[in-house]
Amino acid sequence: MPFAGRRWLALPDHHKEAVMVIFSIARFRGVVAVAVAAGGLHAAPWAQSAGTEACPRPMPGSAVTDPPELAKAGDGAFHLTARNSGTGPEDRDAPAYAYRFCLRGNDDARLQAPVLRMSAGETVRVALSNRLQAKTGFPETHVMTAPGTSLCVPQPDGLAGGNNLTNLHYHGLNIPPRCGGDETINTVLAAPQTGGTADYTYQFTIPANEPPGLYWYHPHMHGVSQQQILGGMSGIIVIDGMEKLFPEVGHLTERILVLRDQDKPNPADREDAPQDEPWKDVSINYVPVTWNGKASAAPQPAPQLSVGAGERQFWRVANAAADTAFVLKLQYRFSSAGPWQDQPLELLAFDGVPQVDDSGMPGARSMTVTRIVLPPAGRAEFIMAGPPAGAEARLYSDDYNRYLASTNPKADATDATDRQPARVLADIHSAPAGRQKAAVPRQAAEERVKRFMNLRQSSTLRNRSFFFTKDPADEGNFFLTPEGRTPKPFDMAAPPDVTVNMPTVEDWTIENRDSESHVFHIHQIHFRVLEVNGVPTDDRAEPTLRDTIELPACRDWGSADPEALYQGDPAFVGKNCREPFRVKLRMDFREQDIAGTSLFHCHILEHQDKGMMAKMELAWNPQAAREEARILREQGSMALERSAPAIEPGAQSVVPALMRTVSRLLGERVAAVPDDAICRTATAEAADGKR
Ligand SMILES: [Cu+2]
Repeated sequence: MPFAGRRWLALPDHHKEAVMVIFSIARFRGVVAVAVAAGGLHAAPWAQSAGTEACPRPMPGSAVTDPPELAKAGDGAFHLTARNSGTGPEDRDAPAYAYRFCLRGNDDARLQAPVLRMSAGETVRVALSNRLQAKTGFPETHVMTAPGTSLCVPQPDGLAGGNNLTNLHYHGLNIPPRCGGDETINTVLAAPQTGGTADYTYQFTIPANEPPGLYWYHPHMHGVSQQQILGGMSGIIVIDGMEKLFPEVGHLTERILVLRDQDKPNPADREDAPQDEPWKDVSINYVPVTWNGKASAAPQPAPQLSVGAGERQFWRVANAAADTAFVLKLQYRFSSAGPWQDQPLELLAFDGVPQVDDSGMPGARSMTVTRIVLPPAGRAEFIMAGPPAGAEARLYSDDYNRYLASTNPKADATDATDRQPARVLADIHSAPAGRQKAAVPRQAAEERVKRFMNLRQSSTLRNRSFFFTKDPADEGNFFLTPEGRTPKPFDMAAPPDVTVNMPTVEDWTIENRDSESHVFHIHQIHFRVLEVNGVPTDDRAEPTLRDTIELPACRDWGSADPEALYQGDPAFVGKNCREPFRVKLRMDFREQDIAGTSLFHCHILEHQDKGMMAKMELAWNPQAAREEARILREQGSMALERSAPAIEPGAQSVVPALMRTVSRLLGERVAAVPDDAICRTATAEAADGKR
């Protein structure tokens, strides 16, 4: 623990008494003062009027209000407009707060980052309009956007642009990675004067078996993802129906909380932040979480949340940060000198999928935790209880160290790189009595989760391995590489790194051989986490159905100097790591509705933009899947025969059992698919091309 023994500066308590706090911040044009009453929470929500600021944001100390919901327009579509601010010449030296990106519902500044509610089986249309202005003066610009890409069709001449190009990724939704759906490779919206198309309507069908839960949308414009998401360009998607799995939820107040990060106001602080300071500022529903750890900074109040005393609420929390992890805790203390105590959180869903066993049923007992690690893009949905009258409460994020502990010089407490220290995300106040609700008796679930069923009991034939590494100089390329190949940064125009013939189930081993943590995310599917560093997981004790998983740094960095090993040859990156952090994931490639060209990558977006991504072709090809299964099965049985003497008597029965499972796994699904499925896919693609 590199930070053991160090003490964070005490944070001021703003809610000890109902003290009126008045302050002003000169850097905000428009409203510069706001009143916060700890008891009443009547803070002005917006720092600037909609007329002067494309993406208005609340003042520090504001009440945390849920994001607005967007209703469908008369044409049946959700209408989103991409906007930004801080683009004028006078903004070149403006603080980072001036660099804002947002998605506005109906192009209304009051409907910034709206919640889109959808249902399983529904056909959804999202009309996106790109009104982004090109922005200069960013501290980091990694414009690696493939030249020659346009709306779904590679274009030989390319498109002019950089951080004014955009698109949308529907994170976690199990929808097609094809034109009009969750296609993020060739779908680029650009201003018409640059030869592009600024308006585009996505249309896709949510699978009938999509689990209820919390998803999110954000741009996936390679090379500028980090900038746009640091600027705040993200919003929530809710697939409704959580109460069918957890009936109590239907009786509780729901709160949607979106955590984001952003560049620090002072450009000099971004790369070399002073010791003890975070490398990024964060916010909760856009209310700034002002860093109060520095003695010289004028203390500013935390975001303000209000919950009835003892009231149970259903909180749905998304980490929409580009680069920042959160270690969430709900804490109470019962006297101003007393210790903060972690409170239980009943975890109902993670990454949009309810906590269910392999048969898709929620457990009889809720999964109770006191700490939730939420990597970038992770989502947690849980029931919390408001503090009893007289207690203080806060939503807290604990200290997070992305780097190796003792064996890595990067982990030195004096090194400020990527610091993510503990901070108070919100003060929580007991609302006056009257908001409390009667206890709800526990009821059985009405439904089960049908997608991702029986993953644990399915047998897989194909194993694949990938590893995370980077150029040890830490400034250049980041890599996500199939085992056995030489690392290279992602190239949008290159052929797929992996082809998966579906339907199938595969086991993927992901290794982190780097000195800092990385976050594995795969589009289109969810996976079961089978093992972490060789230790089997427990569905009843931890969230194992996910679309995003954090891999902490290499566990034994060895004594070799990585830069001396590397010397510019990517074949040597990661070779000094003697014990990678390793997860084994069971990938669900059984559903036809995810066929297309898709991506998997590190969801720390600085790393993604610098090349830590790979492309996969999800081919719906039952004949090839059957043939592949037959070959792998034969290889497997031959390998088993060769090693037969070592097998215990009776163990040979593994082979017929395996074959039965494979037949069941593949046979039933293949039988359910009409023979012309592939032709229809091709026809649909042809239709896409005409759109
Ligand atoms: Cu990474």
